[in-house]
Amino acid sequence: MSSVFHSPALRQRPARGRFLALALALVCTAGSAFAFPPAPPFTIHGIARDSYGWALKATDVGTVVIRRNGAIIAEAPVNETARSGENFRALVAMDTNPADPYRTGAQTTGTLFSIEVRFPTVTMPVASLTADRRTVGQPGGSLFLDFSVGVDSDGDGIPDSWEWWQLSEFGIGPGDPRWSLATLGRGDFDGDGTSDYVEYLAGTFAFLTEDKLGLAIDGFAPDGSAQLHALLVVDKVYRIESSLDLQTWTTQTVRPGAPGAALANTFTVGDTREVPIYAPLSGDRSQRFYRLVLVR
Ligand SMILES: [Ca+2]
Ligand SMILES: [Ca+2]
Repeated sequence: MSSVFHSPALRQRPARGRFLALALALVCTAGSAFAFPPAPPFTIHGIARDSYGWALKATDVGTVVIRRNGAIIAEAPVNETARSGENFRALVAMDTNPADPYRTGAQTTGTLFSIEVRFPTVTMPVASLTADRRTVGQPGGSLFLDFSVGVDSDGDGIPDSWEWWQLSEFGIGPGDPRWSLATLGRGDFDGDGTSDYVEYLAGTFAFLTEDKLGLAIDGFAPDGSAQLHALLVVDKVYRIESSLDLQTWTTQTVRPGAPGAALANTFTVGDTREVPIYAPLSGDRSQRFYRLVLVR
């Protein structure tokens, strides 16, 4: 119903919009008098990653499966193209009357759930989850989850496979006292200001100070745009936000890569490299702040 009220045609004709709102409200009231209505679904959405931190893509052919006591209560295919900032969206059927659910499998608020990702030949457990709860919320509500598949033996939020890979890359191996899952994960190993966990998410190396999630301002480009640059990692998705006061941040439309590139709200790169980013300026040019946001 809400899509009716948000259509451009109705926005130009408010009088008819009001009429429709009244009519629909009457319909809803009449319906509730005859039957207990099912509750709107609860949405579980977010970013499912592989065990090295990269967001899964539709080409990985994964399905996020949500279970309660072993039974599947919702599932959703991984698809990074449907919405910005997420690659799965599962709807959990809800019911406000647990004594008489309107359909088998409908859940009530507070239901504990578990997650796994099913691939064509294997089903992977979830290694880490950046949410403070794993319970279904109110009907119509939503929960954003950012998780990785794999095993996280030390519980620091980073899968074992990434930690062992980073140590190996750094030349640490069996026999070295640092050959341990305790070496990485809860701090900032290289002291570059980007925590190990963020380096994991950003796809940067946790032991290289020049390798981190960051943004530099170079000055003004010849066309008057602000010229920035950042180390961008293959297949990660970014956006730039700007602020006049460090309090309110808004997405800044930018030209990534070249002054003549198409304007974009989010951007990615095909190979890891330093990339210039051009932010068109308008109005007051005296002071503006920028930040780089890792979308997924
Ligand atoms: Ca770990
Ligand atoms: Ca670091």
